[in-house]
Amino acid sequence: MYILYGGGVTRALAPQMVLEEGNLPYELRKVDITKKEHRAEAFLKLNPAGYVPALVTPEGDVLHEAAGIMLYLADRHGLTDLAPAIDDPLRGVFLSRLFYFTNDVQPSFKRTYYARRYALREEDILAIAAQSEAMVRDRWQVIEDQLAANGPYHLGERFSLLDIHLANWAAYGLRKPGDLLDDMPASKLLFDRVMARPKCGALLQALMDEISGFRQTMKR
Ligand SMILES: N[C@@H](CCC(=O)N[C@@H](CS)C(=O)NCC(=O)O)C(=O)O
Repeated sequence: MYILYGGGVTRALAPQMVLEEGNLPYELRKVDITKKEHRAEAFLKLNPAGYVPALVTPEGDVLHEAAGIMLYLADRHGLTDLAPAIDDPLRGVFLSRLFYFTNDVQPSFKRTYYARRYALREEDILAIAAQSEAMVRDRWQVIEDQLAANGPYHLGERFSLLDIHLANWAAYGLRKPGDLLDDMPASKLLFDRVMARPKCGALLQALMDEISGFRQTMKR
């Protein structure tokens, strides 16, 4: 049994979708980041990085980093329909896309929510947020072009956890749920396909329903 700390409007949804797609038993423990529960002493003992998600493995190890957790789950449970095995020639493309997203897209995305952390002066916050949004679009466009040339999924005709990962971030959108997809048709096609999967679709829809109120609490 796994324990996933996250819930609410957080990227914990991405590993949760992998747990669901893989039919892996887990318990979800909600950490309310709007109440700063992720910085409470008890949670910091679990994950000193002070972020969600965190996953406690059946052996009691605590893992953090959403994408790393997703990959661990797929590899450990042989979910080769979600992650090509290490000797699969597609593994290289898979890792390249995964690391690109986590290193290049995610940080800019997060900065749109937490622009305040990057500002020395109050009056700079909105400009930092706007520039971060532009960076998300710029970096996402690389993926959009790859999908347009060789979609509908990141790995062509083959679905993988990369698509789950992208769908999670697409659901957030920048100003409202899904808005990034308005001018990204190939990403929209991918998103619609993930939404059509019963388990992922239900979780993503619940996330989008919850986002608007959350955004007002957290943004900037
Ligand atoms: N690099 C980590 C970052 C995790 C992260 O930033 N999680 C957000 C929720 S989506 C969080 O905990 N935010 C609270 C904060 O930054 O104070 C990952 O990808 O898992």
